[in-house]
Amino acid sequence: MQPGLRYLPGHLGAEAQRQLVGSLRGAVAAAPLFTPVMPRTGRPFTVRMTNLGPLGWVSDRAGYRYQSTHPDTGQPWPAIPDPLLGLWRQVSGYPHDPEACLVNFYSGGARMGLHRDEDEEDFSAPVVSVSLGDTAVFRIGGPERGGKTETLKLASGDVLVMGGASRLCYHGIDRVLSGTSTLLKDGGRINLTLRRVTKP
Ligand code: MD5
Ligand code: FE
Repeated sequence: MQPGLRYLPGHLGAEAQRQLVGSLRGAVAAAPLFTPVMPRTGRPFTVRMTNLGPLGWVSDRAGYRYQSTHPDTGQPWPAIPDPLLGLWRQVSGYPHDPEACLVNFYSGGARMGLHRDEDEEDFSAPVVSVSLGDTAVFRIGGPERGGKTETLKLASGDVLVMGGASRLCYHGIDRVLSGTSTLLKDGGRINLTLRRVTKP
């Protein structure tokens, strides 16, 4: 495993997972999932997204960026729920709260190609990822495109902390294994990533 990557399987119990899904339902009602498109080409992502917190990550023909409002509603993003702030304080080892929680929703055939998360200003903060619902096949490589990669299955309740060198490693989601969880009524997978965006 990459240095700085911490894998906490089953960190969230069933009740904590259900509570998070409940908070997300309210948040998604206020800040609906949108389909981002690739810069320049406008090719749609297969993952749908929304955000929580003061800043949210968006992608459109103009580029990738963080912004304080939802691209369709123009409203500020909903707040990050307290249990997620508590998780960040518990596992991040970073002395300031996150500014963004990107919510990725994967339905059956969705995937995410290999990429690095480099739109943030502060790489000294880790990215904390929470998986909910169906199990995903997560792929992680090194800091360079084209290097060796390995896979890790991420199940509901698993938490990954990408700090240190792993913060800038290539990673993606190869596929979601349908029917592996009953947490989400209509199946699929939710991934939450808590991020610090600006330098404190
Ligand atoms: C997901 N999301 O499951 C993944 C998990 C994203 C994204 O990749 O950008 O929304 S987050 C995994 C992650 C973040 C930062 C660094 C590393 C992995 N890493 O070096 O492995 O939807
Ligand atoms: Fe990423």
